[in-house]
Amino acid sequence: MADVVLGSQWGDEGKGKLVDILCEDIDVCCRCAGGNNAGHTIVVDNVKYDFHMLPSGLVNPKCVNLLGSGVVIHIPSFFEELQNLVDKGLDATGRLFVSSRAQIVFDFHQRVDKLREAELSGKQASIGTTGKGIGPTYSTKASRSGLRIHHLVNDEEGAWELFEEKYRRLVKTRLQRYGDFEYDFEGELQRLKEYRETLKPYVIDSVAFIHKAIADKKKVLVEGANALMLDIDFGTYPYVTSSNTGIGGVITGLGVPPRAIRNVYGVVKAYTTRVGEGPFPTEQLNAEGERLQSIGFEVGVTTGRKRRCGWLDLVVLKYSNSINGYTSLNITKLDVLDTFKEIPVAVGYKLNGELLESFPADLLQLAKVEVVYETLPGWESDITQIKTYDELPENAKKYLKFIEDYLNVPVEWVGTGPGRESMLSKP
Ligand code: 2SA
Ligand code: GDP
Ligand code: MG
Repeated sequence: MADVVLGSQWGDEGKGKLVDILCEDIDVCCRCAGGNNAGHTIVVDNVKYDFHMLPSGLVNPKCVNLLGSGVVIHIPSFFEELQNLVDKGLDATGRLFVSSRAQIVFDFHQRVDKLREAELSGKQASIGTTGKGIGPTYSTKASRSGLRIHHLVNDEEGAWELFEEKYRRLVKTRLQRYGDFEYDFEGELQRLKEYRETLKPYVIDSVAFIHKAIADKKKVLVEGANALMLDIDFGTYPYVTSSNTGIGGVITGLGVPPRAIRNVYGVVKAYTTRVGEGPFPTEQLNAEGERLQSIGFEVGVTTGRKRRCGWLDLVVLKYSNSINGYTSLNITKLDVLDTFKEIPVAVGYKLNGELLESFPADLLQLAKVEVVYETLPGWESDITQIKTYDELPENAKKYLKFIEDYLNVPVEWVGTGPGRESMLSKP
């Protein structure tokens, strides 16, 4: 069976840390969607590991890691990230695999990502993408002109020539769309040719691999990337990423049947953050927001952008839970609220004076909603040194209980600091 860790808000909830902790007892850790836009940080024994595309299970020496077919892979970044981890002492030999069906992110996808953002900024607001070529790659995938890893590493006669032909055809369509932008296409082709042999040992048929792992009763953990509110279908479209970041993306991005999934762990930051543009009803564009940003060190791992900050939004979480069906929650960064005297929490949205049933699809409506808050008392004490759930201050417990009761989902873990040791299990 597979357990799944999913982001419940707009990302950066601290999924990487939970995955790292769970991986102590996991055989296979998989990514199923996104690419090197999914930055996360794991701190072990004061060593900070930055991940962007590779599964967090690499930190555990016994864990085998897979980039599934739904992931998009920029090959130079794959090797660069791996090298950075190896330089910090991780040994990935024989325990990192890439699906042959995964799509390739080309350098020109990244160029097009930035060109598209520049184009949008003149008319409507740009999306605020990470510039990693994620949207353009999923676009070429959907238009059936993309190239996959198996196209590159294929040894059949004429395979490379076919790859070149498809690559040139794809480039031509991009030039037609975005004008004759300056770009060394032939140089990229040459570099990709050189990567063929280096990449080969990592490439597997991931469908057969994961099927066997589940049949052999291996413990599989799926590491969600980004989060439900950035989902291409259920997020705040068009201010979303280009993959299914919710539970649907696990099924399509790994090729596992729904019945293979057991637990779905929702990771919930004790407040809310968002990177990039797009609506954010509980955002605090004031001193409180700045306090959350600075106490929580809310800075993007991939782009270094400051994350926007605001209060916990239970309307978002209820919607997110209705799609992903969390079996339990990990509330993270509770310690960031340690110094707040009062903590508002969003419990409803009103539109034209009426309470809404669910999170609105339309951004014009969303822009008009009035957020209904309930204010809970803070605990005003340092919880970072606490070792058990029971020792938490009463008001911190009440805050957690409020979330549980509203969502009707149990809290299983509570994060009280960035390190592996700062995670309380709820009895
Ligand atoms: P993209 O690049 O096409 O996926 O961007 C589309 C939107 O999705 C948001 N997005 C993210 N939001 C939060 N965290 C992400 N990962 C990095 C991190 C981000 C960073 O961990 O900090 O370093 O800036 C991530 N990736 C994509 C993005 O901001 C756009 O709103
Ligand atoms: P992810 O994308 O969901 O994996 O999250 P990120 O790693 O991008 O962002 C979460 C940040 O919060 C990282 O810097 C973590 O080290 C840090 N973090 C995770 N859990 C906690 C916690 O409980 N308390 C504090 N203070 N920091 C945490
Ligand atoms: Mg992140």
